[in-house]
Amino acid sequence: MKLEDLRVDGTRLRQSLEQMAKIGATAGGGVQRLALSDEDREARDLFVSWLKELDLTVTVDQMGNIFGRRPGTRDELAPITSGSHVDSQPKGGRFDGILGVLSMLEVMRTLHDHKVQTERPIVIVDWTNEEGSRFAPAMVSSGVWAGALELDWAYGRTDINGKRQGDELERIGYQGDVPCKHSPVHAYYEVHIEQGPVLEREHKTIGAPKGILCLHWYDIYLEGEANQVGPTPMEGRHDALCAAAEMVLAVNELPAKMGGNMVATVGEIQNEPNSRNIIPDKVHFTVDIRSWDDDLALRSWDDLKQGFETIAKRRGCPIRIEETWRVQHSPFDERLVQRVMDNAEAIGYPALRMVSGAGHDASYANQVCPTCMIFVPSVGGRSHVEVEETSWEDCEAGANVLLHCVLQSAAES
Ligand code: HGY
Ligand code: MN
Ligand code: MN
Repeated sequence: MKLEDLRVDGTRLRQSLEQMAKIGATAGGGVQRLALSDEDREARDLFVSWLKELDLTVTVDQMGNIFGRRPGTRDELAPITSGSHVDSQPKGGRFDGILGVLSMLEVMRTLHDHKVQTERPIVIVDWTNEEGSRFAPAMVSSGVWAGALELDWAYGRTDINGKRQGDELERIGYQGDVPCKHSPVHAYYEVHIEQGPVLEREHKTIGAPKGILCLHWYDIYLEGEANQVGPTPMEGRHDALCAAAEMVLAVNELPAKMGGNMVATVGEIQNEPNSRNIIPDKVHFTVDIRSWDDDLALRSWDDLKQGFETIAKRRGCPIRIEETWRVQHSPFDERLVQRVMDNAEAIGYPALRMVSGAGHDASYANQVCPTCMIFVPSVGGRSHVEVEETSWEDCEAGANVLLHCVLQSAAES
């Protein structure tokens, strides 16, 4: 068979996705595989067993990133790497992340079946804790790998129960001793669901993002004064939850106020003591700001921070602000983006150039090697929800485009 006629096995890809979806399956039809949970370990063990079936050389680095390497005829050359993440959001979907990992696994299986030899070695990767939901920030392990985040800082990040990321890595048996440090990569591709409405609305099968927005994460801590809700007059209260409520609305109003192409969201909040007859005295909430324009995002944060200080002062609720994490916007390698478009067209998939509003490990890969992504549609534009859905045909299409992008990059001297 001519290489250009090679196609993946869509049924096998579907079977692998369905098998993975059983791990951490939720009653609502989604998955919960929080980073470094027992479900994450179970999924990792299954993934590693699949890598070994293909005689890949499996390595695990200090952040638990799992790599499977297929040798090339010119094995000394820098590899073509592709993958994504196995961890999910709480009540997440059956495609976010895992589709990218299993699409590359399907590519590896297809090359194995057809005994295809490539010049360059080929590497599949599962990045630890892409979601950043249990341990903030997101994409932390590709961030350490790319040299943008410190290993010890990442190890020290704690979840809501005070568990350390490093300890949990060790607990599940995936704290490898291979240094978490990037080596040369000739090209990095990542297949992912779009997690938005554009491809479906435009009736396109393949998306070729020009890059990913910047992501800025902040943590806000407010102190109030707890008291019995009955006898305490409204006048003179220091109600931390009311202060937070004003701030949450200020976040929601920020994009309109700053007039730029930006999104701003409060997704997580904890309120203490969280009893209906006690005035709240401790609140923590998160702020997520994203834009293609990093400066706009920074200017917006400065404006928001001033507003927070004013509210905190007026309500007598001292505020502590953590500027937790920032990753700049990531413009992908235009040559690779065009390759995605060309391969989609060659195979007969309608394709569209776009931007990614969701963060991905490709943000950090892009800092150290030529990088791009291959998107497939999200039904109803929904993601990070149990009803997250992508058609099996579109999953297969993404894997086919990945197959030919990988083959073409692997043939480059
Ligand atoms: O936040 C994101 O966009 C990704 O899911 N980590
Ligand atoms: Mn993802
Ligand atoms: Mn996600």
